[in-house]
Amino acid sequence: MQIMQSDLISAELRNRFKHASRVLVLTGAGISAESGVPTFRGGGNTAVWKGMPFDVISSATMVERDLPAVWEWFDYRRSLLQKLQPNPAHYELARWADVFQEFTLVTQNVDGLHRAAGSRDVIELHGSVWRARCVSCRTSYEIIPGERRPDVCVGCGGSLRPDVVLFGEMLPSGAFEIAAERAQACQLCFVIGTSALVYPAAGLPEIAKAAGAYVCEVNPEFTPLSALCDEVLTGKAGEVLPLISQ
Ligand code: BJW
Ligand code: ZN
Repeated sequence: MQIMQSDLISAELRNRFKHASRVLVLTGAGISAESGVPTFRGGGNTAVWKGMPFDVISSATMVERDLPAVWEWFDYRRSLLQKLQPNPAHYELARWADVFQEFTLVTQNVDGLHRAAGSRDVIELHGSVWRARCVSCRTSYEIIPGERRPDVCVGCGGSLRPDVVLFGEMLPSGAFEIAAERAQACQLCFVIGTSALVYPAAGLPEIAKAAGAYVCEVNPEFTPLSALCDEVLTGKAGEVLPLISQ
C-alpha cells in the first residue's frame, strides 16, 4: 500500500517549482490511466483489439490493408473515451499554464483529455482520435463527439483515416521542432506517465537535461529515463501532481 505524503516532494523541487519561469511537461498514456484509459505497455490493462496487439492494429500497414478495421478500432476507442473524464493530474496541469511565464504541455496521448481539462495550446505529438485526415491531401477534419464522423474528403474525395501517428510515420509537421526548442530552453521538465520507449518524444527530457534543466519523472514504475532524472516521484500522476504545488 502506498501512502502519498506531501514530503514525497523534495525541498529542491518545491524551490525550483516556485522560481521557474520556463517549464515543459511531457505526458504519456499513464496520465490518463486513472481516468480509465488503457495504457499501451505493461500494467496488465494494455490495449488489445480483437486479439490483435495495438502495434498491429495501429500500424501503417493495417491502414493500407484494412482501413475499415482500423476505423472500427478507433470508433470503439472514441466511444469509450466519450464516457471518460479528465482526472486530477489533467486538471493540475491545466492550472500550471497560469503559474509559469512560459508553460509547454507536450503529450503523446491521442485521447484529448488535456484539452477536456482546459489545457490550451497542447502539442499533440501523436495526433488525436478526435480528428480524421485525408490520405491524399492530408486535410484534417474534426470528429465531434456523438456525431457521425466524416469518411470522405470534401476537397478531393480521398479516403479519411484517423489523424494519429503510427510507428514509422512522421510526426505532424513542426510539432516536434517546437517541443524540442521549448525543451532546450526550459528550466524545469516533468516526464509524466510515459514508458519513455517511443522516440522522438522520449528524446525531449534528454534535450532538457543536456541543456541544464532539472528533470523530474512521475510514474509508479522506473523507465529508461529514470536514471537521467534529477528526481523520480514514484506514484500515480493523479495523486502526486497535486502535491507539487502545495
Ligand atoms: C502511470 C500511471 C499513473 C501507469 N500515473 N504513470 C530512435 C531509436 C529507436 C527507434 C526510433 C528512434 N526514433 C524513432 C524511432 C522509431 C519509432 C520508435 O520510437 N520505436 C521504438 C518503440 C523503438 N518511432 C516512430 O516510428 C515515430 N516516428 C518517427 O520517428 O518518425 C520519423 C521517422 C519516420 C520514418 C523512419 C524514421 C524516422 C512515431 C511514433 C508513433 C507512436 N504511435 C503510438 C500509437 C498512436 C496511435 C494509437 O493510439 O493507436 O503512440 S505507439 C504508442 O506509444 C502511442 C503512445 O503515444 C506511445 C508512447 O506510449 P506511452 O505514452 O509511453 O505509454 P505506455 O503505455 O508505453 O506507458 C505508460 C506508462 O504509464 C508506464 O510507464 C506506466 O508505468 C505509467 N503509468 N499508470 C503515472 N496512474
Ligand atoms: Zn483530400
